[in-house]
Amino acid sequence: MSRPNAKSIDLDEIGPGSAFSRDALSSPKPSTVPEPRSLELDRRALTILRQNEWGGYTLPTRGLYPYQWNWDSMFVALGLAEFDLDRAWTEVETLFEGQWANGMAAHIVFRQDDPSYFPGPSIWRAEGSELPTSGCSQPPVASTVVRDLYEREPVSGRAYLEKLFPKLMAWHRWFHTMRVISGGAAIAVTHPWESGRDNSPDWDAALANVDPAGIAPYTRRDTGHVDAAMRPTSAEYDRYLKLVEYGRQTGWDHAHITREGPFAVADPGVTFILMRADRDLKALALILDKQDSAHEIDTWLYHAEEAADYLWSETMGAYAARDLRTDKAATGVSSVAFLSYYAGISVPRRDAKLQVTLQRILDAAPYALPSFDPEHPRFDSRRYWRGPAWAVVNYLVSRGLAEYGFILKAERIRGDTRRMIRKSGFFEYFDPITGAGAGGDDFAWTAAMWLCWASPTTDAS
Ligand code: 9WN
Repeated sequence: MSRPNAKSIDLDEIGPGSAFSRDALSSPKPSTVPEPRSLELDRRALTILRQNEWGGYTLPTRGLYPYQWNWDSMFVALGLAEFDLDRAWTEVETLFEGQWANGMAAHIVFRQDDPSYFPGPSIWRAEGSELPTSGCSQPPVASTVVRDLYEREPVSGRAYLEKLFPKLMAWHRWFHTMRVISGGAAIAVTHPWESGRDNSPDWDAALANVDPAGIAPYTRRDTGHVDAAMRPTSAEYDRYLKLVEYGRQTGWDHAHITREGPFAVADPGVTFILMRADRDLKALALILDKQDSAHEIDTWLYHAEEAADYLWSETMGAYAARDLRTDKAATGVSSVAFLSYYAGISVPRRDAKLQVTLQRILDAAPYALPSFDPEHPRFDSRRYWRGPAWAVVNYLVSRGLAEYGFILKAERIRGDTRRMIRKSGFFEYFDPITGAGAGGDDFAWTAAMWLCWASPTTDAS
């Protein structure tokens, strides 16, 4: 199956919507002549990507994150593709230099030891690849990005695609074998860092069952760069470290960690992102006439609906994380619940509820899309993945909504991303109530999302 088809505009969305929907309806049509402010921000975004460049890869931001991060690099590739397609391909290639023999593309590729970040390579001691890396993975956006890059220029992209395809297959196979508990279909994360949404309330219950006793003393570096009120708590960090120690003690035996380890939660984020990536990888397999690979991908996609069924919460009217050790679902709605469209999953009866949930959340947040439900007691507008809006998740959710014809909501999210960046700059994340920037500044993925999606100049191209 290829990428989900764009459907006609959902008429239910037009009409007496929220104040924000009316905003979207009355906003002027995109002009083909971008205003100077947008051009200025385009230039700034480009400079940020250049400044964070480190050889053939890009740092998320200097100081706070001095290495190559997996999904950051892939989003950055989309930004780079706007002005230098070869450089964008290189960004993908360098990520896979850290691929493990068992197929995993690691969440961080270290290359060198930098004391400004903790935990570095000497703590992870993960030796699955020739380069030092972390011992877990991150949301697999790469195949979708590779398809996007290829479709921009198929002729020059072919050689890159041929080299990358087997690596992408191996990585997807790793997820489908190493991160699925036997009999299940949803993808498990075995460390909050693997989800890319480190301190989301989605992990609270499972993390509370991780006993941090006995961890080696350590000093956090993140709170030396950023206000501690915007970061995970020490109790969470202790448990993150405990999970790293556990993984290291198993010799990073991923199958064992998923089956027996202290933390395994089915994540709608990784599950939906991988589902979409599987569909894009299949399209790439067919381009390369690799029928066997296409059949193998079909066996993965065969379980897609089952995985979505498992994650659906009728009570919340949304997809939700589910602790695989206790079988309990999370109690609040995260932004990744709305990635079902991006994944190509649409179940009409459910979608009606999901749209109501999304509208409720959009109505509660002046700046979409909060990473966690603003009406939930655990919402915290500035603390990382417990409330703030993130440009990259906005992009993925909006892309999926647009593909299914929910144009107003898709544009609301895009417009708000634009407003937050205009108001506050290229921050790591944003307070969804005030639009203020938070976390690291001059952030590569925010700059990339501006260049490829949020900037008004993308309407003109
Ligand atoms: C741990 C780099 C990464 C992002 C993650 C984000 C944050 C790291 C950290 O920064 O996580 O991986 O130390 O806080 O949560 O999504 O990839 O930008």
